[in-house]
Amino acid sequence: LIKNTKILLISLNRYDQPYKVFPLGMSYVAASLQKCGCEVIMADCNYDFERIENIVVQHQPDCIGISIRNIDDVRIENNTFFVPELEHLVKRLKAVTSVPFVIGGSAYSLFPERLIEITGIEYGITGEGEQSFALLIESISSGELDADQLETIPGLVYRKDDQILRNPAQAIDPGKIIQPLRSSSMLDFYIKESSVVNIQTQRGCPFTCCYCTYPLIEGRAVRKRSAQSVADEIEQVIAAGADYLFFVDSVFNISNDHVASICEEILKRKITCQWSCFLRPKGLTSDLMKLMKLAGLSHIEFGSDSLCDSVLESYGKDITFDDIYESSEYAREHRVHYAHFLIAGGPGETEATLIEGFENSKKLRKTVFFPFVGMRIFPGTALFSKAMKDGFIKQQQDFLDPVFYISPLLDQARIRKLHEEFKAQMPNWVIDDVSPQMKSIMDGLRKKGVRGPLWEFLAR
Ligand code: B12
Repeated sequence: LIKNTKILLISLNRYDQPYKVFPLGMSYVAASLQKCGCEVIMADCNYDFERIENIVVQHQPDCIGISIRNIDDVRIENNTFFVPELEHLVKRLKAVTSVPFVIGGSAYSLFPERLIEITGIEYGITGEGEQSFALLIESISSGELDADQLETIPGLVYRKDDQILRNPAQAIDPGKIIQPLRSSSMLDFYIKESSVVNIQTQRGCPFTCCYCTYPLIEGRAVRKRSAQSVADEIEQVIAAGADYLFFVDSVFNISNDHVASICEEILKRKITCQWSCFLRPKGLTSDLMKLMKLAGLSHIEFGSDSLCDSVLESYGKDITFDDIYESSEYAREHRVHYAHFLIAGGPGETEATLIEGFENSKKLRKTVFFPFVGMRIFPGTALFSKAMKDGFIKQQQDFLDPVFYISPLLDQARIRKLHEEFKAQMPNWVIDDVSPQMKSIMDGLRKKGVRGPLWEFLAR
């Protein structure tokens, strides 16, 4: 039934900080729908934005899927909010077609009912889109759109009478995750734009950081792809011209065995490329770091969050500054660039803990610190429950509009002042957006073939 159904998938994301990101979520969904026999067309607002109505009119799809990655940039100062862009796109599309729309993506999973309400879109899918989108298309094309049928589709959000209902999402078995569909023109665009191609090696995050949305998007159950399948995908993107990868897993080193198996496969196949990943600063060893370096690791983004033990504990992280120090030393020993991402002002933060963290930062050599101010409060997180219990937020508030938690023992201006003082002593504390001059230097470096996020240059 689903065969010959024509589906137009649209990736809305046009944000260019820190660089334009290949729409990996959409390309996974596209691959899965194509495998089920659908005819799939992918449009990307990074280059199709102006002519999006023409694409609809030209292809006359039976259904339109919209992928939304970001709600906002999660910054307390000069926050960039992407929801109006979504509303605007939907209006433009609805003016030229009356086919059903389906929305999904990481940003969608965070505010499923609200985004259906605001946009008037017919269906949403939370969590992984591959299987549920195919099931929905099957129901749509068979005409079986009654609530009984819709109730069986994992993660589906739909209307019944005046209500918006949501089914629980279901994690996909890793063996059923097929290679994403990357057209060569899409790859060419992103290789030229940013030089970075993204690869996912596993889904799910088991950790308990109090503010984090990753378990809401991907679930807590960790599902690892085989090293063979990851290496096949790496070989494909390298054959298409890529030479720098980003492993987008929430935390790449959930399991050292998984990391080692991927690195060993890269080395066995003599693949030459460089890559970045998010690492948790705990449980690493010098041997594993050495293996990762040999397999092409060039930049590590450590999700450290704080450099002070009491704050790490109240953020729900089972790591200490000693773990952070040890992990950093392995990176330094093996000459891998590394940066620490910090969140200042979450639960338990005080002026004294910020200063303690700053003093500790001096012990970490050859690194860059990115301290973000305040914790964005997302419904469904432990932080949300705490903030509600403490009376910091109210039930009737709209959390789509960013609300940031700041420890009652501090305020935003004081944190900013302290960060400025830290920066004056330690230039590797990067507290502001990249300046236009620095951005043009970085673009110049990319043109000269320097690869990666290039934040190692920000400390100079
Ligand atoms: C890796 C990552 C990065 C890397 C990306 C590197 C790269 N080259 O790709 C870096 C560090 C650069 C980065 C930057 C940013 N990121 Co980021 N990032 C992630 C992370 C960890 C994974 C994203 C990913 O690739 N997932 C893998 C793909 C396959 O999954 P997916 O896109 O979710 O797709 C699946 C489903 O969502 C669904 N789906 C997707 N599309 C569709 C469409 C339809 C129709 C359907 C039905 C289903 C569907 O099916 C897909 C397959 O199962 C997520 C958190 C997370 N765990 O999801 C944050 C996340 C996406 N990032 C986020 C943000 C905010 C940002 C920044 C704005 C931060 C900043 N201030 O700079 C920038 C924006 C970058 C940009 N230009 O857009 C937020 C977005 C939500 C929000 N709060 O607004 C997230 C969710 C983290 C968070 N804080 O909550 N990020």
